Amino acid sequence: MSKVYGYDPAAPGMYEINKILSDSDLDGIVCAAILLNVYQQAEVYLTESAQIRAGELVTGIDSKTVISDLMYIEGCGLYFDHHDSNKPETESFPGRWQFADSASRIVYEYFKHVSDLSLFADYIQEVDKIDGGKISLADIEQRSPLLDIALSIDRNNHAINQLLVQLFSKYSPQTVWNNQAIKTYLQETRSKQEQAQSYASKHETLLGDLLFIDFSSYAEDLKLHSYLFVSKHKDISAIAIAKPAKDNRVKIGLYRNTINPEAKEYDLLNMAKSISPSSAGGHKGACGFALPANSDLAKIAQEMRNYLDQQIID
Ligand SMILES: [Mn+2]
Repeated sequence: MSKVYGYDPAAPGMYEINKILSDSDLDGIVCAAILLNVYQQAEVYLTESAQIRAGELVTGIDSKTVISDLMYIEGCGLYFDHHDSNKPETESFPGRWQFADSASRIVYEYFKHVSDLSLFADYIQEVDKIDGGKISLADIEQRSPLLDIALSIDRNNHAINQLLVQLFSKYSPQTVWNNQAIKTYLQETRSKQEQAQSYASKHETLLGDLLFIDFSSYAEDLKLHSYLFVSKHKDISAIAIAKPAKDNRVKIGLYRNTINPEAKEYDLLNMAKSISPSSAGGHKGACGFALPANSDLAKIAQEMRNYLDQQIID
């Protein structure tokens, strides 16, 4: 692995922690599970970067708090992450930041000699693949238990996400997948996803290698993973999904089609910024922007197409 940042406030595993604050996607949940395996008495809090930026959940952070898969907050006891955008400005912080496919990998490597993490050794590579966007079409067509869970995680479902942390801290993905409450949740989610897929087939527009799907009038608030829609359109380079958002706005999520090895590497963030400089955010390969709810989405889709036609890809 590449250059490592951060220091040890004590020998790994010897530093006292009573709070775990982690992201609420699969990587964040597995980080929290590994940390809970090490610090069994700690309380777990799951959030997301957007909430932290909005100032939520920040006040309780102290020297006994470990933060993972999120931005660095000064005053925490330990910090583990891998996002380029989260790299602490100071090199002198407790914990580790480094380039890696997942934050779970960094947490795992840090604690593997002080706690029995053999459970995680079996699947940490799959977490890397999922969080690093290295999933293939075959992976999606025959979802493993871990990928099935990953594609069904909803940041807003706190009860299920807390249960996932508890279960992952003790059991394999297969066993977690077989847990009755999780199984029921996965079945419900799968059926909602199938409904969304059939809705999409009636509300999608293919503009060359850009697939645009209009969910702006869709009643159900559902996490719409781009993976759910790309398998029907293997050759597309990018997908844009319109969804209703707060404050009478519509949000356009933009994703590169990472399962197409031939996909053009468009800079989607530049495109988002050109359309809505004030609301655009994210990375080149996954980002979004927001517009007033009454915007002409067909026109916006065409605007995106025109922008991509002008982008030069090496
Ligand atoms: Mn991550």
